[in-house]
Amino acid sequence: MVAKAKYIWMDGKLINWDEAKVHILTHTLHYGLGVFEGIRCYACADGRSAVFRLKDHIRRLFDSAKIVMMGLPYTQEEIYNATLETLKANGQKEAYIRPLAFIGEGVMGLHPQDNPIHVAIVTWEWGAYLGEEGLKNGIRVKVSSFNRHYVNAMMTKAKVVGNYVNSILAKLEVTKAGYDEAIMLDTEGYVSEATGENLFIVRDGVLKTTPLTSVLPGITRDSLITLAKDNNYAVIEERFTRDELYIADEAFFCGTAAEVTPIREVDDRQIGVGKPGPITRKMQSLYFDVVRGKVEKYYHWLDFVE
Ligand code: PPE
Repeated sequence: MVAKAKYIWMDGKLINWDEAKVHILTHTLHYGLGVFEGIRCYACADGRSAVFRLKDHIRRLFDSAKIVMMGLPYTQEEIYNATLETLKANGQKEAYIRPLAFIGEGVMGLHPQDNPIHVAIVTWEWGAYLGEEGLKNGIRVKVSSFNRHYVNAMMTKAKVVGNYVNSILAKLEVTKAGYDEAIMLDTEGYVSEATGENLFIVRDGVLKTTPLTSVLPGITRDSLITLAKDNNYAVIEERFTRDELYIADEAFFCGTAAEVTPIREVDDRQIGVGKPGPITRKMQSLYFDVVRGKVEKYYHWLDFVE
């Protein structure tokens, strides 16, 4: 259960958590066209809280909206300010932030015409997405029988509400089989991403991640590429196959919710020595240090909530 906060920002103002309701004819509820973001705010070493790469997330929200032709009735700056305002009003030191733009009631049918576009920002406390134990010791994953979206069927660079039915199907499939998370292959059979995470593998000290061709351009992925390069690791963005994943020395997922989660097993094959490897641990600790404001060099990624 999501623990209630005091307020939710909806259509320009803060309202009480319990009053943030929608009508059953909300267009997005029927047809899945809406866009959203997932952002995290962390308590920092100096007692303040900071939102990680807020501007980049808001920019991606607007990119998503542009791709699916949803004209958002706010500027990026207004959503930026509204996010900080919501966090302050809720007094949360750490929170997951969910901006959601959706199409409201008006006409039904597949042409939403002039139905109003609503925007909400919800903040709640959300711990380790794949469990504390997973964050520490790694998780067991399985390649799903569901492919990731074909690039001309769904818009893979957009964080569209309806895109996630694919993720949910994959997640249900593998969790029912006893695994923690699903990896999906693209329609050509190459590794793409997980249900809500990008993926890295490591072999002989070199990091490799899938190119952005058909995956969500993850902000965590982008941050980790920068952090890896700044720490003199080589990073390759290149397609790879599932067997290359099997023989990796290390593998890990990354995402705002999942942070940096080590993978210890794929399709019943142990990855490396079966526990988080040195580069995975290094990337994980670098990431947590950066988001918690311990590394001045990356302060430009933080927006302090004051
Ligand atoms: N791929 C997908 C499909 C995805 O949904 C996410 C984020 C990522 C990659 C990583 O993107 P980024 O967060 O910018 O590094 N998934 C969000 C949704 C999680 C949820 O269950 O809801 C998230 O991590 O917030």
